Parts: sequence; C-alpha cells; structure tokens
Amino acid sequence: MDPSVDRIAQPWGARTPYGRHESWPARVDTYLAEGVAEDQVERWVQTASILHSDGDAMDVAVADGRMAGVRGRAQDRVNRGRLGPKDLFAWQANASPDRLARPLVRRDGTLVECDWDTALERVAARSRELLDERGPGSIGFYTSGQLFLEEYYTLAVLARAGIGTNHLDGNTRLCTATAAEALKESFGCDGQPGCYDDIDHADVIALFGHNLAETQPVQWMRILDRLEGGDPPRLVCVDPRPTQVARRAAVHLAPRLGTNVALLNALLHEIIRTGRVDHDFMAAHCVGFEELAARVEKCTPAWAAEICDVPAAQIGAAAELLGTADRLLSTVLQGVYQSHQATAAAVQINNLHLIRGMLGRPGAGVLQMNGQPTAQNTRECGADGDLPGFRNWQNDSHVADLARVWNVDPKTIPHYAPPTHAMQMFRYAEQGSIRMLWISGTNPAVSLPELSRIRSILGQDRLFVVVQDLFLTETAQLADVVLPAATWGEKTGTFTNADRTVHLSDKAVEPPGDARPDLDIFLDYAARMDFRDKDGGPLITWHDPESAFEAWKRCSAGRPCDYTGLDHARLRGGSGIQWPCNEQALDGTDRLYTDGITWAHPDECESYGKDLVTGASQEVVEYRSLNPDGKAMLKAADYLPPHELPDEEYPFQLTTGRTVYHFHTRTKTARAPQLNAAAPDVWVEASTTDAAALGLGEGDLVEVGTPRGALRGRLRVTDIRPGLLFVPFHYGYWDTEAGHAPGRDTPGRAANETTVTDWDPVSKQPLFKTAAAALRLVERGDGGSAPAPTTTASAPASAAGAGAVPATTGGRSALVTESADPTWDSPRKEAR
Ligand SMILES: Nc1nc2c(c(=O)[nH]1)N[C@H]1C(S)=C(S)[C@@H](COP(=O)(O)OP(=O)(O)OC[C@H]3O[C@@H](n4cnc5c(=O)[nH]c(N)nc54)[C@H](O)[C@@H]3O)O[C@H]1N2
Ligand SMILES: Nc1nc2c(c(=O)[nH]1)N[C@H]1C(S)=C(S)[C@@H](COP(=O)(O)OP(=O)(O)OC[C@H]3O[C@@H](n4cnc5c(=O)[nH]c(N)nc54)[C@H](O)[C@@H]3O)O[C@H]1N2
Ligand SMILES: [Mo]
Repeated sequence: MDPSVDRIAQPWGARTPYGRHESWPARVDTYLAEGVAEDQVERWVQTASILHSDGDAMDVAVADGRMAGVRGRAQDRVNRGRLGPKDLFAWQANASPDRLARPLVRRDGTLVECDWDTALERVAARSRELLDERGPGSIGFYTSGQLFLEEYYTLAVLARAGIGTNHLDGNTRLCTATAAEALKESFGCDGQPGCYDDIDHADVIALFGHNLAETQPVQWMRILDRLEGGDPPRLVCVDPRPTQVARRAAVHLAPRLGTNVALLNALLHEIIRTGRVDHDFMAAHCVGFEELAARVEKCTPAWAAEICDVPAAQIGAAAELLGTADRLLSTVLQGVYQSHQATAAAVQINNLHLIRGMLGRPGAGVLQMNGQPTAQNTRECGADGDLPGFRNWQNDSHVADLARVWNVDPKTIPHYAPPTHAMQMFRYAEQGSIRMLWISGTNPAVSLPELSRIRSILGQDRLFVVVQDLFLTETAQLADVVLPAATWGEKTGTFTNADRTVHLSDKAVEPPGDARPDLDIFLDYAARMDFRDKDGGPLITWHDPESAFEAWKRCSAGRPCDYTGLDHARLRGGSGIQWPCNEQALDGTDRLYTDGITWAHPDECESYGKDLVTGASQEVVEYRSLNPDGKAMLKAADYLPPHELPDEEYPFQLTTGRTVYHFHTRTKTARAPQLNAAAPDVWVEASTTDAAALGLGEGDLVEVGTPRGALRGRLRVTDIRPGLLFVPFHYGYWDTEAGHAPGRDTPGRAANETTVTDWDPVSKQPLFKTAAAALRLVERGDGGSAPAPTTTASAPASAAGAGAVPATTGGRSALVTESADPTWDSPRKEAR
C-alpha cells in the first residue's frame, strides 16, 4: 500500500532525496474525492495546474461525468508526478453550486439573467456606439494570467487590429510585468533564460523576495529533496519574513522593505571587490561593466547594512556564497517585483549572473519568475502591454511584420505610444476617456491597490463594465454585463509555465448551464463586430482552440517564442515541451543563451530599453550606440529611498502576499473545503517585539491603517522582523456575512483597502509591498488564535512555545496517496 499523507498538515509531502546532477525521482500524488474508488474513475484527462506558474502536470479523474480527483503526471519534466495542496484540492470549486450559469445584464440597477444573444448584443452595440462617437481609444480590455494561449491571442487580435485600441493589458501587470521588463533591459527581449532542471545542478540557489515554499510548492519539494540528498545546495534567502525558505537557508537576509537595490548593490560591490568576476564571459557577451563597477564602488556592506538593517557580516557571507558558487541559480519574485525600485532591483540580479558568467549552463541560470499560470502567454500573445511575439512597438519593421501576419495595414495596429498599462487604463476610466472596460479572468475590486478608488471607478454610470468570470465576484457585482465563463477542465487549450514549458489542458467535463469558454465568447463578439482584414476577408479566421493555436504558430514563427514545432496532438500523452520549439529544436529548448545572447541586436530586440529611474523609453539611436552588437546589457542603478516611509502616525512598514493554501482572491480555493479550513479568514502578522511593546497578543482583533484605508484581522505573533507587518491579500468580501463592500465605518479585510496607487516607473507594476501603516487594538482575543496557518511563514513565534496555537491539519479529507515510482528513470527521454 502506498502511504497516505495529510497534505494540509504536510504541504510538501514525504521526501524523495537525490544527489547533485542526478535526475529527480518521480512520485505520483493522487487525491480522489471521498467515496470515489480508483476503479470508478471512467477516464483520466490530461491537464496542468492553473493555480501558479509552475505548470504541475496532472490528470483529472472523471466519474459519472463529473470531476472526482486528480493525479500527478510522472512523465512530465516539471513535477514528475508531484502536486501541491492547491493542485490537489482546488478543482472542487469547478462544481460549486454558485457558479455563474447564465449571462446577466443590468436593468434598473440590478443584474438580471438573460440569454447570450441579449448580453453579447449589448456589448457589441455599446462598442459600435463608442467607436462612432469617441473612437477606439474609448474602449479598454483588462485581462488575465489565467486564460489559455488561444484566448489571449484571439483577444490581442480583436483588440489591437479589430477595435484598434492601444488599451489592452493583463493583471500580469500586477504580477510579472517586472520579470518581462528586467529581461528586456538585460537581454533586449523577454524569455526566461533558465529552467527548473537547474535546481538539479546548482550548488548555490538564491531566492530574492520569493516564497517558493508556498507559491510554487512543487519546486520547493525539489529543493527539499536535494537538501536531503548528496552534495546539497546552499540557499541564500532575501526576504523580511521567516518563510520556510528562510528557515532552510544557509544565509537569510531580512532587509527593510524597499531596500533591495541597496542590498544588491552591496552584493555586486563585494563580488567585484573580491575579483570574482568572469572577465572572459563579459568581454564576449556583455556591455556596461565599467559603468556598473563605478556605480557600486561606494556600496560597501557597511553602507547597505545601515539602509537595509541587515548586519554587514551577513551581507558579506551572502556575497561569499554567491561569489564562489560553481553553478548559481537565482529566482526572483514579488518581494522584488512589487517592491520599491522593482525593475532596477531585478536587473541587478541579472547583473550578478552576467558578471559571474552564470548563464546558459546546467545549474547556472536565472529565473525571473512568473506568478500566474498563464502569464507567460499573456505576454507572448500581446494581451499585456506588448505586441504579439515579443515584437518591438518602436520598430516599424516589427509592426509591418505583424501587419503582414494579420493582413492589415500597419496603421491599423496602434504603435504611436507604448501600449497602455493597466494602472493607466484605470486612470483613463477615472478621467472619462475610457468608457468601456471589458474585464476577463481577474478581480480588480480585490486585487488592485486602493480599493475604495477602484470601486468608485468601476461604479461610475458613464463607464460600461463587462465582466467575464466564473462567479459573481466583487468586480462582477459592479458590472453592466456579466458573461459566465467555462474554465480549466471545461475547455481545451494550452498554456506555458515560468520555464517556457507548454502544456495542453484538455476538456474533462461540461461547464455549468450556459457558461462558455472564453475563446468562444471572444470569437462570438468578433463575429458580431464583423472585423475585417485589409482585403475585406474576416480578420479572425479560426474557430476553435486547435485552429487558434495554428494561427498563433504563424504569428510566433521566427520569433524567440517560436511554437512552430508544437501542436495540440504533440502535447498530448507525454511531457510538456519548452519553447522555442521549431525545426532547429524539435524537442524544445531547455535553456536560452547557451551560445551567446540571441535577441538583443538593435534590429531584433523587443525593446530599446528604459531609464531605470524615470522609466522613459530610449530611442533606437541610443540603443544602437550603447549596444551595437546585441550583447547583454549591465545596467546600473543607484538606491533611492521608498516614497512612503514610516513616521509617527504610521510607524510600521506593511507588506502583503500569500499563503500556501489560497490563490489570490480565493474564488477557487475558498470553495475547496480543505483549503478554506486551513486559512478561513484574514490575519495580521507582527513581531514579538512589537506585540510586546503595544501589549498585543495572539488572536487579538487589530486594525491596520494607512492613509488609504483600514482593515481588521486577528493578530498572529511571528518571528517576522520588528517594525514589519504582513497581511495576506486573499480576502475580499463576497463570502462575508455582509457580502458587500466595506463602508466608511465598517473597515474591510482586504489588504488592498490599505495599499497605495503607485507603481514602478519602468515596468509600471504596482507597489503592493512597500507602505507605512499604523496598528491598533480593536478587541481582545480572549485566548483564541488567529486563523493563520502554523505550517508556513505565518507559524507562531518560536518564543510563543509549542502547543500555544493549535497546529494546522487537514484530517481524513486531506489524505493524499504518494506513490514512489522506482522504475521511472528519465522522464524526458521517455516523453520524447
Ligand atoms: N499559494 C499560492 N501560490 C501562488 C499564488 C497564490 O495566490 N497562492 N499566486 C501565484 C502568483 S500570481 C504569484 S505572482 C506568485 C507570487 O509568489 P511570491 O512572490 O513568492 O509570493 P508573495 O507572498 O507575494 O511574496 C514573496 C515574498 O516577498 C517578501 N517581501 C515583501 N517585501 C519585500 C521586499 O521589499 N524585499 C524582499 N526581498 N522581499 C520582500 C514577502 O515577505 C514574501 O514572503 O505566487 C504564485 N503562486
Ligand atoms: N496587496 C496585494 N495585492 C495583490 C498582490 C499582492 O501580493 N498583494 N498580488 C498581485 C498579483 S501578483 C496578482 S497575479 C493579482 C491577482 O489578482 P486577480 O487576478 O484579481 O485574482 P484572482 O482571484 O485570481 O482573479 C481571477 C478571476 O478570474 C476568474 N477565473 C478563473 N478562471 C477563469 C477562466 O477560465 N475564465 C474566466 N473568464 N475567468 C476565470 C476567477 O473566478 C477570478 O474571479 O493580484 C495582485 N494584487
Ligand atoms: Mo501574480
């Protein structure tokens, strides 16, 4: 019998240790709903997880026409059969009784059910009116990192060439805009250099602002397995909270919020000072070293220690590890991307790799991570603020090439200015130049900063709001038209994870009621709008996921994200495959830049770069003089203090983020009983020192206030650095007793009631991780504890003593079978 593990109590399951340069053993995780036996499963349908950017491959069990469980796919390169807690349990939300089953339109102030014809005709009619009266700039699209490739591509074509608007962006702006921007700044083009297999080969793994244990738990299992095998890697963790990553790190640096650039400049300073620089690599592949060396010359560890409040000796110890690594793997995520000086900091991590020549070899790579499962596709397909196929909006020949693919006049594709970013789109809606906003697969009434402002923007009469979702979310409640979407498991399509692995997700079951796949909704709208190409033929010539994928292949041909070697049939059965995949690389490509920098030439690059302080776009002339031969660019940046610093009224720093059990605004994970129970409500983390100073204890109801607003939650006292508060951003109000938005006298519980409308000047990614806040007692907890997990970064402080807070467990309903597969040797060979 294979062992069963409570995967709420043990999110990472049992260990399968392996040594450096060995291949990661398979372990197949299976969860079947209570009462369903394996022989009752009628079919297993191939897919991958849609609750983070890892792309954990799995099969969905179907019994009686319904989803009944999931099982990891041992043959997949990404997870070798393992699944994380959300992968295992969140599929249950698909069958939730409150799924939207019929379109809704607003009549006399209330949303009422209608048929598709009525709903889509209303959207098309409003679009036509606005196009006539105000032009394409009055229509905006705000999409997601959670739809499928085929859907984004269709949306990009209909918005950019059909409507002709420049206002199309994704919630990827909140998520991986900085990842994309940092890659463009350093390598001239988006595209993840490294891959997950680098975990097998690295001797030092550095995680910058990345709580991998909770946000990509399966790759954390891989690191845990290496930590218990031969020649384990040493970890460097840069995170102000005591995450599981921090607890296992050889060096844990816990800087003040917003000081990443100071810390990184000191690390670069030390590496250069100690001569641990690969001059041959730089001579062959980089420009800008002298400027970088000059800029960090004064950035000693002692200097950074003051700014970051981290001991200089610890900075030295980290520099020693990074400087002497034989194969260094770095990962970067929201502690950098959503913090102050986001792009400037992310670029310094690229610099670290470039000056050490740590690129393009097994174990030597950088992962500028994605967050959302399909954010990569939003970027590639041009459904975020970029042109499809990583084409450069400032390069007329790139625009002409796109126009050729779409058979439209280049003038049809807006490229007079950078594509509008999401924060600017909301500003335009606020100011009244955008009059229609079509929101698909995202819940901005919980996930954007400064929610009172977002609610008032979306609530305006003059703004026509379309929301395409699975549930009547906080955002959908503010819509004029609500379109019920089919989701993962109910539709077929592909998506690409953070290491460029493309997975197929097949339809397993029927969607509820009249809900339709996002692709069908976009195609129906395009047909109603009768978008035409320059010869009068239909602009959009495809009609289903497979033909949409084929259309995308034509657009990606010859581009860095080349999909021409892939098709749906090839992705069925084996492992996911990494792009570029074409005639030259039929089995896909593990790593980019194995043979020099490929996409930075002035004629090829996706971007001419930006000023790291002001964000101003550079022109081709500047780019050509800086980088005539298309090498990697070392771009230096000075540290600048965060805009909002603690003061007397707001003495704390506040940051926000995630827990392993929940996904975003919890539309799925709150509807999965095991996940919901593990973290049913919001909480506030503070240090033992601060709690003692304020006379606060575990479980007290506290209020966190900033100049924007306030939220209330129970206090969890942890080993977080003093002066810092943390609030998970998962909790909106749809499932509260009130069920409606907080008012002036009823503080909410969403973290974004408090966050600031401010963004990185370069990537335009909002700052969710740097604010000043006040903390006060509302009501004593009477010995109860906060609804915060004990298994993760929110574990009670060590000083609290074991047993003071009940441990997070899942019980019988969270038991998962973990089967080792000793026969499994090389999944990659098997798959190809
Ligand atoms: N369980 C779970 N997994 C997820 C998601 C989810 O909602 N739940 N969402 C997915 C998505 S879309 C994303 S974007 C990723 C995000 O994944 P992560 O980036 O790993 O998650 P966060 O919790 O947002 O932030 C990571 C860490 O940044 C630290 N941090 C905050 N401020 C700073 C700072 O100024 N400097 C540094 N160095 N660190 C700082 C925080 O303490 C936190 O531990 O997760 C993906 N995976
Ligand atoms: N304070 C704070 N705020 C943050 C962050 C933070 O760390 N702190 N992180 C930011 C980040 S990185 C992210 S990615 C965002 C996430 O923010 P959101 O994107 O707003 O969060 P989700 O809850 O994932 O919203 C996705 C919506 O799409 C719906 N949906 C799911 N699948 C489908 C589908 O197939 N079709 C359609 N049409 N709809 C679907 C879901 O029901 C849900 O309502 O939040 C950002 N906001
Ligand atoms: Mo994200």
